[in-house]
Amino acid sequence: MPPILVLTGFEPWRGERINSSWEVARRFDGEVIGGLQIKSVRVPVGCTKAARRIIGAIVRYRPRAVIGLGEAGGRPAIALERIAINLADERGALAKSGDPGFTPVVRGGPDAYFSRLPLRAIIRELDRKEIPASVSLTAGAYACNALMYAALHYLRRKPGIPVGFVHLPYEARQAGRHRSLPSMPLPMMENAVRIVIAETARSGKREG
Ligand code: PCA
Repeated sequence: MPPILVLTGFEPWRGERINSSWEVARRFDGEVIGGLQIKSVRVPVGCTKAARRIIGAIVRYRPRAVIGLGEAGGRPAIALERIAINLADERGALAKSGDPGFTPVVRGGPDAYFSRLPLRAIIRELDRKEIPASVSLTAGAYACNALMYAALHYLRRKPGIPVGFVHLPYEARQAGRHRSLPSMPLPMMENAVRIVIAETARSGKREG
């Protein structure tokens, strides 16, 4: 059995029928890319729930790499998250009212961790394939950030394991509900994530 790459996507949220991140993640389940076998894991939406699920998946699958995907409705491009912060806005209060109900993702953990994905190489490849993408300096303070932070914290003593997070726009099917917001066709997001996985697998080999 090849070593595992855990690829997560979220359940639908905010009244959507699908979550673009799971629509993409689930398509890779079982595939082998760059010598790593993809295990797609569906994650519930919530800071604590998401953090628990990713740690459970790491314990269970002992992955060689971890890539989280999330839906960031309204963003126009693939967003490679650079940083995860130790803040959990469990009720999404900051987004709704500006009133932050913050707790740490991990009590006593450092303020932040940086992505361990090879962001430069990934952006270069995405540019070459003309897939709109950029590096993002905030994954927010909700479930996506919590998942990324929890994974990086749990694997903090295993620096050779690439860990990171990518936000995706709405999938084109969701655009009907959000006519004024950008969306991206599923095949394009799938191509983007294939590049993220391939470059990550390559960087893991360089390091490992
Ligand atoms: N996006 C949310 C949580 C679930 C999802 O797909 C976020 O950006 O935190």
